[in-house]
Amino acid sequence: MLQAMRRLPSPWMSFLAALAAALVLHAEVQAATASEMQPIRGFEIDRTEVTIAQFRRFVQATGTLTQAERAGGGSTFEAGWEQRKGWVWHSPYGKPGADGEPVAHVTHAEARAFCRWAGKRLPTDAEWGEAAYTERRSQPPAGFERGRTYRYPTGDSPQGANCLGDCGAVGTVAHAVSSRGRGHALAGSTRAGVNGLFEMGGNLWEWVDSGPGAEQRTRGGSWWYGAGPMQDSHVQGKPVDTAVIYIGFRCARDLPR
Ligand SMILES: [Ca+2]
Repeated sequence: MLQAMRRLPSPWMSFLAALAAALVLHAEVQAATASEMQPIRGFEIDRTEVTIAQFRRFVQATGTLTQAERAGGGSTFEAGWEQRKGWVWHSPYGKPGADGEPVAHVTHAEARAFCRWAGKRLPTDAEWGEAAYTERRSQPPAGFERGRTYRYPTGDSPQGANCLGDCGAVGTVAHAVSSRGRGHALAGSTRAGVNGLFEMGGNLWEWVDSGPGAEQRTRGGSWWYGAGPMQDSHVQGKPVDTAVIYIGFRCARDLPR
């Protein structure tokens, strides 16, 4: 085979080299995309919250200017909603965030647009709940049991999540300075939970697609609150134009039938 290839005229060699490089690149892209998502049942979901680096690619490709940027900054809840100057998707606490931080200060429509651009969609409320609380892996690691539904996305206990007070110690980003809590942790940095997913409980609250309406649900609690809102039973809806420090999102897509 090699002898035969050596006898090929050089344009053919160039073509074969380019083809081989393209195949390797295709395989690498496929592997990277696959490893970012966890199959559940009929759909797969991002293993982590969408990051600043991922959102930057979307902004660069689409020219999106977010609502929080147009308004001069997103909000935190103090005595009431309070706008913070310069607190936007790339600078969550008013200073530039690292690539691996989860993206905040995005509205429901902006989250939906990102997922569509990425060839995905927001998970439905039911999908998010199944992925967060019911173990679907065929061979889950110790501590998780296939088919079992857990109280928290972290399992029986909220320990290991990034929440306020109830979840133990976790590392958060240094510039995450707020009037309350410890701020967010890097995406994928806390202990993996049900279905091997990261930060479904705590860290950023996550927009889901909860059907038509001026309010949409957020799921899984956040670093701003204790373990209560991390539970499936916690119902919380917010106006779709909410863009705040502790709400982010992740995407899902159908699995081929
Ligand atoms: Ca979360």
